Amino acid sequence: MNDDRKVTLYHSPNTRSSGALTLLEELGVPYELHVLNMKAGEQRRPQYLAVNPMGKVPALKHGDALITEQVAIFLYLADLFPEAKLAPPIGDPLRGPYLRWMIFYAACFEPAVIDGATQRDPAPLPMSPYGDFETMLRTLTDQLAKGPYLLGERFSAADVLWGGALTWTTMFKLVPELPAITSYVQRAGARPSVARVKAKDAELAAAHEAAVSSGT
Ligand SMILES: N[C@@H](CCC(=O)N[C@@H](CS)C(=O)NCC(=O)O)C(=O)O
Repeated sequence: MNDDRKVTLYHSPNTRSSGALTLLEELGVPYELHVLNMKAGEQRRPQYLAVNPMGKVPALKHGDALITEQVAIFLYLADLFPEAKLAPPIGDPLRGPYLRWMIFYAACFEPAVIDGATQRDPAPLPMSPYGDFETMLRTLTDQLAKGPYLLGERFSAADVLWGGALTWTTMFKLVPELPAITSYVQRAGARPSVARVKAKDAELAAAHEAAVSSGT
């Protein structure tokens, strides 16, 4: 691998950056991990705000470029390492559907889930970015039911994103455990990259908890 593809991921365990970490594992590329202890509030300290003024993870550095926003990081990484074949390239008939489901995650699914979790009514239908929750969910589950992956037979970075997101949103009862969702979650969750990140996150979370308890 050329050194000019070396990336640094800013990560905190069991957060949205766990998805980006899973993608790096799935790509099988070397990376540097910069871990933030959110229990100690490190994401809001000046050192990190100088990297990402939003104080959020994930963030990715590649050379002088800063990439924030989970979906942007997914798109960026999957294109940076085309040999892993996790992103249909420009010109591939699946490129459009791939971009559709990536952006649907950030533009429709997350706002709908957050509105639901905080018991906020959606904006009026024509203004709401996701319409209403039921339509958003049915659109997604109709696609998942075609399976086995979002792009049919082809596993892609979109499945790394959605597999992780549907795992935690069903776990917290923010999304119903419909058959199309649970079988997809099982399929996506069976990948070795997911187990590796789960183990790493458990180790980091325990260390963060201990550091906060001991005041170090
Ligand atoms: N729109 C951002 C959201 C990122 C986000 O909210 N991350 C949470 C962790 S899951 C975070 O960093 N929270 C820390 C804070 O706001 O203090 C993305 O998609 O990457």
